[in-house]
Amino acid sequence: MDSSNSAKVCAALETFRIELPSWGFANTGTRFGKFIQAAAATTTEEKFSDAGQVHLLTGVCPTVALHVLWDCPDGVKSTDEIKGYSSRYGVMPGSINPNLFQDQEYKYGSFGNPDESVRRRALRHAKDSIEIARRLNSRDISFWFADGSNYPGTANIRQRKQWFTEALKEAHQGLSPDQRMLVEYKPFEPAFYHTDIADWGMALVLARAAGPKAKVLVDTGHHYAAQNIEQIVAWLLSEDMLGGFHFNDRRYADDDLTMGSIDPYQVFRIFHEIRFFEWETDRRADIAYMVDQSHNLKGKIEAMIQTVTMAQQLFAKAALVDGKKLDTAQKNCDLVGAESLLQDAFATDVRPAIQEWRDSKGLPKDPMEAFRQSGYLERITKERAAKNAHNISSYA
Ligand SMILES: [Mn+2]
Repeated sequence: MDSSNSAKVCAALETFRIELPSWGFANTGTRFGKFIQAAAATTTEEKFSDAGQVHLLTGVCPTVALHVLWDCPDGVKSTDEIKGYSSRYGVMPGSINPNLFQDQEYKYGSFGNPDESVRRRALRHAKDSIEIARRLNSRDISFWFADGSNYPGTANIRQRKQWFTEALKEAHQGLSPDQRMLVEYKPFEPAFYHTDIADWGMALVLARAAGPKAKVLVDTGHHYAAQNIEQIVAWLLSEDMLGGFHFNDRRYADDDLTMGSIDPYQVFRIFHEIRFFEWETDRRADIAYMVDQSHNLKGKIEAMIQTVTMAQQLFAKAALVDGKKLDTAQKNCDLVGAESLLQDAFATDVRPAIQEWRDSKGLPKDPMEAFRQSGYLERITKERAAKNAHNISSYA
């Protein structure tokens, strides 16, 4: 790689941070069964410890996303404890994820529930989550709703849209000036007929209605297989409504596979749209990059290191596309020339430049190898094996 490409990679990596999900370190399963890993985190503290390891070795994961029900069981009272874990393990609390889908009350929905008392309860949880975020100095409160219905005619879709609008507006009023509300969408599952926030258009309409600090969150797994995600990204950028990402890969539906494991070119194209937007507008897009994966079979910490490494590679490759040349090729309708700029960047091996960058930061050149040699996994396997053997019922 020539030195100018190497410099581009290093400059890009300086700006790239990605948030880890606390739930990615705990035992999870499918609806058919749960396979226990002896080393999985069993407490919020252990999740911070594991996330801290990934950050220690990669240097680019300073925050960990928290799930209110699983990580803050005592609600706002949990925040002091979490601050302690944060300073002990060197990772800060990141986005706060309310849980509006697990309690029995939410069987028929949260913000869209026909029962007013359940809607009120959901709103109270949303406000508590905002307060938790405020106490933890977290900027983003990230809303995903399981609300929907399974059979035609069983839900008043327009009425529920209205309830969602009102509840999101009211939650938005509780945000501090520097906080943001992220609205995530998903086409189906757990609801199989209609989902209240099923796509980016619905999320955009609701975020606009909620208020100026509400943006859309794109979870890459939450699209139909043929959907052009990078076009959605380009439109949201153009509307100044792209708040963040949940990265994961999928072959069929919301499979939660490792980022870039199935279609790395897809992720590259997403990063390219962001880089091209930044080149054209000469400003940084304010986007929270987050991982949303819970690995069922892979070792959890290794899977996260692999994810972060892949994310850096694809981001670095996208940084190699020459914006000026691409702009010229597009204006001249030079189709092969324009497409080749993307293909050549994608084909470039950026790994040596990334290793150089890591070296310059005092980070291990190969974080995976460093993790395998650290002895951390052996230690936590011993410490946690007994606890995990008795801990097969909780998702968190
Ligand atoms: Mn997600």
